[in-house]
Amino acid sequence: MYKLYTRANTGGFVVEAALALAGVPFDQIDVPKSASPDQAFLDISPLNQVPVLILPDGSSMTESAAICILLAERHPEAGLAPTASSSARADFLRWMTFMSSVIYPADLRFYYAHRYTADPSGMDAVKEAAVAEMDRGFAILDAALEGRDWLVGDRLSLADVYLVMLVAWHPEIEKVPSAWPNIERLWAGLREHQVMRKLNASHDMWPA
Ligand SMILES: N[C@@H](CCC(=O)N[C@@H](CS)C(=O)NCC(=O)O)C(=O)O
Repeated sequence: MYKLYTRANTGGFVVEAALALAGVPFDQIDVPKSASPDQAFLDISPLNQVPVLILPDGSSMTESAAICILLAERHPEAGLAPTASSSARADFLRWMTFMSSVIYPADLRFYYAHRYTADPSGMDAVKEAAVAEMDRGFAILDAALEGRDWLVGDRLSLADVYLVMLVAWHPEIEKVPSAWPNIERLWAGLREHQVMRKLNASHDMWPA
């Protein structure tokens, strides 16, 4: 049995979605936000971050994109990602890594701006630059979605769910429809997906 350490409105969203889409049972542990976590939690998450997935063999892993890729590999029947031999696999790996290494860290710079400057008066500038970096990433993904229903391949994958999570976190979400119409199309459709709707009831990431 998997065990997932998660918290509302965090990267736990996409991992919960992966497990739900795969129909895989798991124990869910809601981790309160804390500046002084238990040592037991730090042992599995040295940066004191969620999500953390405990695998059935007892080992643990952090990093939302890596967790998603592993779950897709371990539950191929769920079709969470293009298979290793498919032509869409390269795009899947590329965009999962792009989103987790370019856009997600920009969100962290926005929401935890105090960590990214030694000068408290610089926080607004950190936030402004973070939004600019998110926007640069979204423009690239919007172009990748041109003429396509899904970010990779010809069906829903965890790359689309990951993108939904990042859109929901954009601090100026009202600009999505005009700035990135292809992302808006995907996001508007997926907000109605029954798994996303159900998860949003507990994560409260966008107005229902
Ligand atoms: N690179 C990690 C980032 C995880 C992360 O930053 N999680 C945030 C919530 S979205 C967190 O737990 N932040 C608490 C903290 O950094 O103190 C991943 O992709 O899973």
